[in-house]
Amino acid sequence: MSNVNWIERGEIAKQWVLEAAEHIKKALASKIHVEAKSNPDDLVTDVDRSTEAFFYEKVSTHFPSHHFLGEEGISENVEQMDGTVWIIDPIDGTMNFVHSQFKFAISLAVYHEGIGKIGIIYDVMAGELFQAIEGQGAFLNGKPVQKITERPLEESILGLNARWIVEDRNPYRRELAQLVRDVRGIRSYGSAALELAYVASNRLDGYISVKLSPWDYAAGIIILKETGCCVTNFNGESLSLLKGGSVFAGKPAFHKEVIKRYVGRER
Ligand code: 2AM
Ligand code: CA
Repeated sequence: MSNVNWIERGEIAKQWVLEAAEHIKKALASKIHVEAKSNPDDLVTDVDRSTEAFFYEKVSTHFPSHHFLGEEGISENVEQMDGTVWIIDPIDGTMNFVHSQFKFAISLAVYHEGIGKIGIIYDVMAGELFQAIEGQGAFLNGKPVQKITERPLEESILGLNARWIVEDRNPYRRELAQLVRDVRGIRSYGSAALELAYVASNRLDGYISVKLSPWDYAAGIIILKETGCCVTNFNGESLSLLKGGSVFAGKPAFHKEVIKRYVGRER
């Protein structure tokens, strides 16, 4: 498998993402069936499910030996990252999809023996495609993403869902509240995948979530790495692709300072 051409495979994956996006846009013209999953803010629609099924069909037909992990339940009991694993969130930002029909993304990642090879995050309505292939840099619609530039923490903009500041189950509530006071501004776009892509492309200085799942950040990790950004849990440790948890992505100096001053120990 060492002679796999990941650039070529990235092109195939990109074509599938663009095709899936066309299905999603068409589906918006008719009534969408919405259900709540674990709680009222955790939504799934028939379009999430049919998009995941579309990817599963493509991957299992073209690459029968590969493994598949999707948000909406198509998972072949992926318990380790051996071999080639496709990790897909068919619609990241389902609440945006349902309520406002914009700012949602397809997130697709391919890992080989645990190493990120292809990461794609596609903002379906804006037509913005962020893509990285290991070692090749990160691109937005085919052009290198804007180079990241560091700013002092007080001049930084952080992506964060306001819910985490009032959520009792968040062990970092007080520290994050202080961070919110200290930075220049807070943004919440409602799609973790897009927010990670925005850090990688200099639109945000950092992004924090207290709880995400592997499909929310699998592609983001690969794109962030190509731009020199850091992404870890709140303890500064590498993220697991098999179980979720806290996520903090940032430009290197910003990441370092926030871990040191505000978080830094998983509780
Ligand atoms: P999703 O739309 O694919 O579920 C919203 O702040 C971000 O958090 C979205 O990227 C959303 O992904 C993600 N998220 C992950 N787990 C969630 C949960 N249990 N409830 C709501 N949003 C969740
Ligand atoms: Ca989703």
